[in-house]
Amino acid sequence: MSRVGVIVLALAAVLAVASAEGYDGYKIFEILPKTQEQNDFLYELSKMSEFYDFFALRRQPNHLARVMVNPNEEENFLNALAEHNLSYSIVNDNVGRSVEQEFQLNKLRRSLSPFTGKGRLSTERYYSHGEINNYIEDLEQRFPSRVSLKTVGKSFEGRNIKTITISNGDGRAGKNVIFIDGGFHAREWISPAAVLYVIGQLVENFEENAELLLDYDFMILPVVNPDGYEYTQTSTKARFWRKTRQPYESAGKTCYGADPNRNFDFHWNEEGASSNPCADTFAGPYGFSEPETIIVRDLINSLKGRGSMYLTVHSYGNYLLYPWGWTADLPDTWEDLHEVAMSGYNAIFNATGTEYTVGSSTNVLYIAAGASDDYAFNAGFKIAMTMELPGGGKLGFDPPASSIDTMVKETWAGIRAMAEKVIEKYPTERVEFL
Ligand code: 0X9
Ligand code: ZN
Repeated sequence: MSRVGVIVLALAAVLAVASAEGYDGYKIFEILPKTQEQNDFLYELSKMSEFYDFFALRRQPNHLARVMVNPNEEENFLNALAEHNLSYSIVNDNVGRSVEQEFQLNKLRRSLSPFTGKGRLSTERYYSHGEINNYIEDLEQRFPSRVSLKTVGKSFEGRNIKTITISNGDGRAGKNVIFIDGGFHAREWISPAAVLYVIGQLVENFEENAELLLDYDFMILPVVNPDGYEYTQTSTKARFWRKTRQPYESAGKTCYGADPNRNFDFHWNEEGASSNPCADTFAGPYGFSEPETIIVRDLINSLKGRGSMYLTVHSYGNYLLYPWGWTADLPDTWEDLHEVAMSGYNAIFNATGTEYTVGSSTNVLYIAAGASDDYAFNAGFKIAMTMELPGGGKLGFDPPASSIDTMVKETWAGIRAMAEKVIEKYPTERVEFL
């Protein structure tokens, strides 16, 4: 039987046996707030994170909001929507079942495309943190003159966090650097997948991309939050986990993790973050309370003077966001940020027709302080950008494995174009030795 045939048969079996668990009874709703009052009401709901998980909610009305609702709250939720004259549609009426099906399918994909720890990675499935580390270690073995790995620290649970630095192997030190990271938020699986594809292009497809590496190096950290990432990949009950995994006590109860993208000590916990350890946007007890954010901070600081672009890849919602995220004010150089973002926008639109929204985080999405992009920009990176890749699948965070390939390729088109623009705008100064 063909490979596709095997997948189709197995898919039918999975759909038949999948049982709901963990997110049993949870539903995902889509709502269109038409007034600022309606929007503000949804924003208030979003603070009740034990009941509501907003995957999409913007600062301004007239954009579709998406929220996953705890079944114990559903009745209150529907009543409150009615009170506020908000209509809704249900986009997923059994999240538990969808998660179960997704896990079964991933298991199948793993057995159909195993990774031996050597050679190329396919775009046919999502990889574990261990596999990702194996892959970049193997790249260092295979391309020692162009690739160097560094273990930059350990996650809270003790996983090795590694950067891969990619050059053209000419031995020239002091080139400007583009720093890219992925996997900040555990559930955003497409992010490490996209970052891995970038690594593959720069290393294994070097000839085609040599121009990018002539005067520039790339430093890449594929999974910032490996504890959270592994948690979402190994437990159906944790598919929507977002944060790190360090425990915190709150009113006699233990809650886990801080939102790594609220934990940077720059306007820390001022806006759009929570002081409640059980909330999804918990800023941490203080800035840089998490080993994972300390690692990113130190990398950013180590690139002072050479860091041209900091790009952090998240999902979902199709946004190219630039500073600031802590205030609605725009930075003095916002036109440069916009120009770079637009080069990404155009490249993606031309490649596939996919559209992104471009603008400052606070103005086009929502205010949220303590994020890595603002920190990097303040630390001197000329360009800092958060790229929110498109959603997909029944959960939003689960583009089916069959669409990973298309998504990471279009993302690469955008990243490549932004890198070209940055390299043109901020050339590495050539030191001539006479
Ligand atoms: O809220 C976030 O951390 C990011 N969105 S996500 O859905 N992936 O969680 C957006 C961060 C934008 N940047 C700043 N607010 N500085
Ligand atoms: Zn994110």
